[in-house]
Amino acid sequence: MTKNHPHTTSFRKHRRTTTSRLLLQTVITIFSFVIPTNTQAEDGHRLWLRMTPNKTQADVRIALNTKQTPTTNIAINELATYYKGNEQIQLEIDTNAPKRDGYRITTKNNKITISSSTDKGLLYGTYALLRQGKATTIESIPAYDLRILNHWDNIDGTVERGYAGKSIWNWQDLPKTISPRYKEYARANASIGINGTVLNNVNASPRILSTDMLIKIATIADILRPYGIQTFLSVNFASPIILGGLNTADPFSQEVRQWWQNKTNEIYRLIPDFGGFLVKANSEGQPGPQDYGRTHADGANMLADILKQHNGIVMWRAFVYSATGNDRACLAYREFMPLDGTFRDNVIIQIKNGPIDFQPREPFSPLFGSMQHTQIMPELQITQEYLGQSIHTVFLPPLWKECLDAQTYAHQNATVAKQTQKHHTENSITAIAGVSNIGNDTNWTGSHMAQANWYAFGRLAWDTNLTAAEIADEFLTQTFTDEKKFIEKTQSIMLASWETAINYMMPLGLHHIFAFGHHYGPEPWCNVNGRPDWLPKYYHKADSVGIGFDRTTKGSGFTKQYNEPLTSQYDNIDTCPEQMLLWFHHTPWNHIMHNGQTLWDNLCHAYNNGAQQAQNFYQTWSTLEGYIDNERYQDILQRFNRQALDAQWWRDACISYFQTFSKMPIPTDCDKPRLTLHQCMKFNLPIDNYTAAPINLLP
Ligand code: GCW
Repeated sequence: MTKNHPHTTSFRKHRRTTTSRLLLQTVITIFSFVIPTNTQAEDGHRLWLRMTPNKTQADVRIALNTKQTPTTNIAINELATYYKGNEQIQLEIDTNAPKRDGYRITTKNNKITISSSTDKGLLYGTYALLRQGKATTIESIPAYDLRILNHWDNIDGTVERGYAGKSIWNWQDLPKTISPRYKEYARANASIGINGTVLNNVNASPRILSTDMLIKIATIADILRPYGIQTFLSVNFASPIILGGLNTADPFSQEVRQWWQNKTNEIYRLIPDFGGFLVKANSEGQPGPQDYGRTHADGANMLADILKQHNGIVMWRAFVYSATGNDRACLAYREFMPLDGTFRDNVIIQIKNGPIDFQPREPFSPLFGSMQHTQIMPELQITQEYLGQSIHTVFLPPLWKECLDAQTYAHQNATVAKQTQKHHTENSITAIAGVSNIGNDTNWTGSHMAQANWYAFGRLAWDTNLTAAEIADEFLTQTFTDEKKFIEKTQSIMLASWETAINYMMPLGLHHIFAFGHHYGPEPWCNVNGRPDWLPKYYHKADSVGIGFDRTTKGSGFTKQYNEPLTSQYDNIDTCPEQMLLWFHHTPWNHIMHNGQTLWDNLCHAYNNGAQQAQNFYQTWSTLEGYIDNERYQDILQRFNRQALDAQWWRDACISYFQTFSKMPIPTDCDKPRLTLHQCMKFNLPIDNYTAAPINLLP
């Protein structure tokens, strides 16, 4: 394992320590409860893979019923190195065993058998056995065929919405110099069932398809392959022009098709098991088939026909919102629904969980309940672009599960999970994508706690029935310690963390009121010149009457995109779930909520509770000193401190700003804002410049 990478998190931590400490005393009671049991230095690089090697590998007897492959070799090596039991282990390829990378583990007479119909399945069975430490009989088949990470990594080493240093792909050193990280990355992913990765940003540079880049990419693909991970690329639809020198990228042009055909053949010569393309087209300025009067289906099918010859697929994103229309939430459906049923069976439409954009909470995208004749896949965001980035602890499975478990009413029992796990044809594959939070920070994800979201994505993609509590428990036990008190307390923080962040950022269905550009702090007043649908006021619509976006049948009509009874339920202010009230209704400040309070009072209480809860996280964590190594303990402590302060900032900024419209008093049982609106507006809380915050403004 490499230990010292140049971009460590600690330099950021230390830069903030002094100021943070000063602030700490004003907001948080410090607990001095110390149990010095574990003081070993620890940089978090080993993630959840902390099994200690056996004393001698000869202790473990392993048999294989088939010919060795690079993948079975990894499985054997992992078992020989880490399995601690006395049993003999048989790895068995068996055509009657679970298909699609699934595995079965059985035990009999001191012999454990891991069987699967593929060598990849044996590897997954191996990691399952090691995770459990002992053999219990299980059979497991992944919920999705393709469980894929999307890296938003640029060729220049930067990462769009990356908060863990630079890209892990060292393009300038490849193909000659191979970072040990690539193999570590492959192993970590395989251990949680991830079997695909898109190496580059959906805002794709055409240069990714240049021959010299493809040679580098092939080197990475070779390292990932034995771990069962297929390589994919994001492509720029205008590549035939920019890279190929053609004067069009029209998907109906013969020379354009030929260009893609040649390029695809070149890719498969270098990477025979290449997975396919991910495409962001006609979205946020990216080129696409509409530039030539063609549809998304025309563009996707052109690429799909070419990839089909090599068993490749196209993941075509539904994240589109042209600058026209009065409600951004309506737009993806309008572009994609008319195309339902016209895509090839190796095209999968990749749909973000919410109709707008990875907001703290959104209803599920109505496309999940409406595209009945097209293979569709969820896109989840692991990197916490809109949820405190690598500073705030926000454990994401509750968010993801709220979407996956949502009933779409397409027919009986048609949850988002079910809708996306359906094979539309014999050949089509099911998939789920997670936008990666991985970078070259020593601990991979910037914050130690954010590793939990990477882990959780893999585990949920494999088994959508796992609960958030089970995943947290697995992660904490493997990554930190199995001490009961530590697990209980940390798990309780993790499970409460998403709702807490919603409360201090955007309760009751508020969304997209972030500071312009960085998406970290609050800026509901933002007044910069820009596309209206990039600005907070477009979304909160606060005025003297109330707050919230009217998306009902009488408003933007967005609710009509859902199946009944959802349309009626969301349309009616009394039956609309209050957690999404302001997402669907422009609601009067004095509207009486289910608990008898006015909307205004409820909003204030939500912000206040969120801020208090964030302080509780800090306090709870500070009782856990000594349960784990000091290095990770302190790093996490600093971040909980910052999270508590940010939560106050959010509360003060939003309540003070919205009060200028409601003109109602802050309820007396809420804490008084520490900052005035004027003070909040002077500084918009960016993540990387926190020390420049007007600290002296805090009482
Ligand atoms: O969430 C938004 C981000 C953009 C991103 C875009 C997308 C890759 O702010 O940075 O671009 O979504 O998903 O395409």
